[in-house]
Amino acid sequence: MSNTLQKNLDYKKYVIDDRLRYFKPHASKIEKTFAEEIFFSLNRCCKFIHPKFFYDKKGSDLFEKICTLPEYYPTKTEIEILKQLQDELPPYLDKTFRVVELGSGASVKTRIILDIFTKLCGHVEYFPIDISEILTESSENLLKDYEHLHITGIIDTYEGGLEFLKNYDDKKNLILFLGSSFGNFSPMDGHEFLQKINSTMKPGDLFLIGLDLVKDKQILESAYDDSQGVTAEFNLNILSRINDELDADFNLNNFSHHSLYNESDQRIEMYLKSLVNQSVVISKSNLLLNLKKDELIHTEYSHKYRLSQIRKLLDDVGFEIKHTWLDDKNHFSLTLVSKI
Ligand code: AVJ
Repeated sequence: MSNTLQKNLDYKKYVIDDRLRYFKPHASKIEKTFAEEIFFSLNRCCKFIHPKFFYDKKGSDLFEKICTLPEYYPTKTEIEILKQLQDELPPYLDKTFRVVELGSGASVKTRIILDIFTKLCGHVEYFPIDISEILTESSENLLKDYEHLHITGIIDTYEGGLEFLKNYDDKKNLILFLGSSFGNFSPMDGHEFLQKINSTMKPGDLFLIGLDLVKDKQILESAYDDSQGVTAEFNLNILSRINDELDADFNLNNFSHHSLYNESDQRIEMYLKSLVNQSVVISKSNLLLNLKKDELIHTEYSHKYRLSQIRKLLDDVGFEIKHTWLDDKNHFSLTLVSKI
């Protein structure tokens, strides 16, 4: 353990009991980054807020609510595909794997994978990596239901978590990246991120990635602008979070949720639209923000893929594709790859 601590000096370790421990970067590191990143991303003409900032406690809860909406097909569809894996994943596995998950969130889908491991070898070691504190709640819930589960939670960004994992030990990792969260990346950043995952992996490690597929525009647009307005609430919540954590005075009534499917770039684009000319103070970022009526703050891309593009994406970084699973309607995909 002392080795791990030396390699991860930026983390504080919290041992809860013999089945649960967390690693969290020192608080000063996080706060500084949030205020600075917001300064950088809003103090420019094309304003944006990075989507990782959606996930405070409220935002994570709202996202879980999105997952249950009738219009939001990705979660339901991915669960349907994961169920196929109950028989079809074990041939690729053995008892020496641990499960690592990027963006584990509420760990609902993870349960299907944990069930597979429990059946395969009785015990499981699980490394959830998530930027949100929701990780602690999810982990405690999992431990109640899985008697032989050991959890090491890493409360950090994907990049931080992967850095933590790199050279951690010799154990084989099955890395999960579900929900098409990869779709948040621009193609260039996505390529770089896959390279990062590839370089974190040891020969023999496996990577399972869930990616949303190109489909009818109506289906896509209603999934990101639901009739109950939960997605709108999720999008606007990022401003409440900035108000709370960075001492800002955004008036949420002066903004609206705006989302569209950009067909040529194959992505949903989400924005917060300023409804009036306005100025907002963000104290901790040392920023006076001026917004014109109808000006957009970009908050999220959610890219959609064709199967040929997924093959190329994974091929280009040198992964070997083992298997791709689809649902009946070809709405979503799960692909298992190994490092060559
Ligand atoms: C968590 C990034 C996969 O892009 O579908 C859902 C986030 N945003 N509704 C997605 C999201 C609005 C979601 N990901």
